[in-house]
Amino acid sequence: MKPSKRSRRYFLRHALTGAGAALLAGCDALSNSSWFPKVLGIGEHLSRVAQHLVTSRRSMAQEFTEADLSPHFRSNGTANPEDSEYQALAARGFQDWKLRVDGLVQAPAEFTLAELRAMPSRTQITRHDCVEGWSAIGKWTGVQLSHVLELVRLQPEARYVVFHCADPMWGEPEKYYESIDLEDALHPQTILAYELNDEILPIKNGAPLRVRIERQLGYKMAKYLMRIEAVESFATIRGGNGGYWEDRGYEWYAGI
Ligand SMILES: Nc1nc2c(c(=O)[nH]1)N[C@H]1C(S)=C(S)[C@@H](COP(=O)(O)O)O[C@H]1N2
Ligand SMILES: [Mo]
Repeated sequence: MKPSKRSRRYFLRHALTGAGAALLAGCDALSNSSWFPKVLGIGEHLSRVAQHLVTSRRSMAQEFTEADLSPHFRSNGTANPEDSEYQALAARGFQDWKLRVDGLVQAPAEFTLAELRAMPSRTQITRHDCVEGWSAIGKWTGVQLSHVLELVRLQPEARYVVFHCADPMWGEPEKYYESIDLEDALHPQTILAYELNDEILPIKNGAPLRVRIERQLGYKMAKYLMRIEAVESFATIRGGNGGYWEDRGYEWYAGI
């Protein structure tokens, strides 16, 4: 992505400036002193730790086979949004539903279900873990979030994506929402799913579209998506903690 390339270049330029300064100070003097190799050693250790963090965040979640599928993929949280706009959309089979993608993007857009279905798709059989103590294995089909984000072109300042949902929570005016960083947003297994177990995504599981973020816990995987917003910080959104449950004390990072 452009922003990270730019910051890497910035980092390199400054690192080289440092090396240049060391050269000016005299290489011999530096390499003969006893502290210099030690400092290098610490740097090496730190970069190994950083490397490990990066590779583990980039690793794939386990995928399963058809034989592992749970007989029934249960519903949790909202099973049918109590929202008149959503109910009207559902009554017409989501023909008029559109996903809005905006915020820090160069080309804000709206996508119909048909448009999303026409994009390249990915199917994955994965295990869903809910903090309430249940798991289920399901087969999900959808479009990679990275594909959609490429279409709208993230601005360099964008650091998170926020998912805005249709369902109000227990009669409260506020609706479910969640957020993830770009590492998770651009991960190949992060998809906007419109099918579960080879069938149209049922309302109980988030129709017409829900996100799958396979290395994260269940509550991150927003159902009933209406809008995806790219932001620099989620501090100013709602309770400021990046999600409906996070505003009530859950961890923002719910991944492995
Ligand atoms: N919009 C919305 N998304 C949501 C929820 C919700 O209540 N509303 N519940 C979350 C929780 S806690 C879990 S475990 C999963 C449940 O997904 P499922 O209904 O497909 O089992 O959705 C998550 N996403
Ligand atoms: Mo959950």
